[in-house]
Amino acid sequence: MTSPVQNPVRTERHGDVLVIISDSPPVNALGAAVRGGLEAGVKEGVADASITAMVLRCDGRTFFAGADITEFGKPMQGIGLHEVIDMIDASSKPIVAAIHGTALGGGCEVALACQYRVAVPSAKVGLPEVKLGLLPGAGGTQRLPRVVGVKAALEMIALGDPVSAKKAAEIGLVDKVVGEDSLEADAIAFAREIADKRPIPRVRDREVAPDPEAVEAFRQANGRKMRGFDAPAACVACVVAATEKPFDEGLQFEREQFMKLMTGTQSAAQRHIFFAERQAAKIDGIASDITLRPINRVGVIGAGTMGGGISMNFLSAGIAVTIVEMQKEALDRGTGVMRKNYEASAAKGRIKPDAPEQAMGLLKPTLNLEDLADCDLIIEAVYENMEVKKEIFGKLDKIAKPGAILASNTSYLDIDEIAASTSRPEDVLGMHFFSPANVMKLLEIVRGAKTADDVLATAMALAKKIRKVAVVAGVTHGFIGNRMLMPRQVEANKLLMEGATPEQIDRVHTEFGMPMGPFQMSDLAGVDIGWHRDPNRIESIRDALAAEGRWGQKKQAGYYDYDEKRNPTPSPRVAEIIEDFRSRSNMPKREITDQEIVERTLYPMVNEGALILEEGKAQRGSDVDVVWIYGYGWPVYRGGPMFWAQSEGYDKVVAGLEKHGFKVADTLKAGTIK
Ligand code: 3H9
Repeated sequence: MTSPVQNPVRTERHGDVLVIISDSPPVNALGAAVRGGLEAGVKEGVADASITAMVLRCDGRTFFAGADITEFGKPMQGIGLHEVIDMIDASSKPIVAAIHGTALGGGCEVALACQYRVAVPSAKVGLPEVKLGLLPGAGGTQRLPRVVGVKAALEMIALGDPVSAKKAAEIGLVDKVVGEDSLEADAIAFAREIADKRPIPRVRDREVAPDPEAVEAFRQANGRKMRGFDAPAACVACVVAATEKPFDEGLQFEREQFMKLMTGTQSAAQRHIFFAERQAAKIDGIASDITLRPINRVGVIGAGTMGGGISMNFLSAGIAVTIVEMQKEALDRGTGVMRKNYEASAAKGRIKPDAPEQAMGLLKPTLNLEDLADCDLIIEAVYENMEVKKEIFGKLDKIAKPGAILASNTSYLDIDEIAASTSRPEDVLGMHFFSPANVMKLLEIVRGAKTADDVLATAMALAKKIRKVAVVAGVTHGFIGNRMLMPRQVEANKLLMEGATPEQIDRVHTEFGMPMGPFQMSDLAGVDIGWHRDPNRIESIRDALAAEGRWGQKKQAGYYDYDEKRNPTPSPRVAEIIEDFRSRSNMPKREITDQEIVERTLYPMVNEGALILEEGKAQRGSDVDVVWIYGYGWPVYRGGPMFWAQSEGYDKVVAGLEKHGFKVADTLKAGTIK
């Protein structure tokens, strides 16, 4: 990020206290100019005999949010962060970090090098580097354990979750929580209190005892979460080093580990996703300051799993919802499930005890479609049938107030055809939530041929408000995510016929890092979904399974057999069905390698992604990656399918596809995917 401010750090004198202030929007990242400014500020304070202590704070929305990630991988400009931190650490006069917003990564490390820390109540402090495939590389892994102990340090460093100011005070990470609106004055007063205290406390002088039990307990509790990722293990190793090595040796160890991660593919992938997620929010060709339509009440049609989940997103964000069903029983069932979900979250301490009442208090259940007349946005979430949807949109056209946005939650169908059933296609778009809709982060926002710019921009802004990651998709069967799923499923089925087993195909996918493979996914979603429901018409292995009632997990039988706890085992019956199909179609059975499964199930997804981009149905390759990371659990350390293809090498992917007779997208062949 090139800082728009030439000299982003200034100093102000308050009697014998020097306040050093960084003002580098948007997040005071510690880029070259800020580092240079900090160096000058600290030098000024140290050199001036009239100064007894310093306060370090930031203007704008936050304390330093970390190193400037855009500088990574480029030659270092000016003074390095380590040197600035060493200077702060070695200061002959105490420096008080005055924290508001989020002191993250390098920002937290700067604060840890200061001799004292104060924070406002709303502040958060954390070391999220692990989420970028890194570890705190400016002393954080060596200082934090010395301040908060091994257990708390592991949680903050190897999981990357920030702590509140209150918690930070409890664990000794901040010395004092000060007034929300009086940070500078309180920090200066605090600086005066401690100015003459000697010796000046320095974190590097502290010791932290080894705690192998805490390390083991952490590994046990979080092993699954960390599976496949390189960074968390390196974080743990560094925290252990803090307990075993002298400070400077620990720093050296941290630096080596940091560099290893920094130059690896995982961090490149995770940093790609950090920026991809933010880029996805930007709509090409629409000004970012376009006037948005106000959304104060949302209507949801359908109180099933999807409609209920969708409603919860808005209720949790404090937006009123009118939910409509046809039958009272279904309406009561739907709202009952929502209440239960909220209560379960409250019982687990994930939300405040009064949050369920607050959320449910914003919900208006009704059996009357006319009650949607005062809604600013109406989302239809009924089953996938074009005729039904067209009928509903025709009715909505008459009921909805002028300017209301009309959205369909369809996961496949043509939004333009749905929009054409209204007299206001410019107000219509797709809002494709992923199940469970109250949990999954992804939202595909489908831009119809006639969708108005402000309608699209409003939906994107609303997505941010309900904490979704939204991606703009064009009208195409299955939009971005499900369209890419289709070639994968087709090939997975063919591979079964040729000799692979569901277990082998799924294993290749889970070893790749996916949460589940194609057949595990079918069993979870329901083998009967989209089935023609004629038990005598058996044209595929799937038909045969469905005809036998092997509908997946819900029936304890699908591509796998399941016990009562839904643990899967390979099914001899499924093996028989596959064998039967194979022999009837005279298909010879052969050994299928894991590599062939990759080439025939994952490469075609990349190919489909490239076609989607060529057709302009996604704005950019990184948007496709965001869809797969947040909607389908593509391993974030592989950066999404398009990033992965690039890191594999387009040539390799093209050769793999051609070997198996696929028609390869032109841009993939040419290596010009945008
Ligand atoms: C690190 O510190 C390594 C050190 O340990 C060792 C070094 C040797 N750099 O998220 P937003 C941009 S690693 C550059 O939309 P919010 C962001 O791209 C770093 N740019 O705002 C966006 O740009 P644009 C550890 C950054 O209010 C704009 O700022 N730190 C950085 O929703 C606004 O961001 C982290 O991992 C950065 N560090 O959230 C923290 N951070 O407008 C990463 C942000 O052009 N940052 N930008 O799209 C965050 O988590 C959030 O940005 C934050 C604000 C919570 C701070």
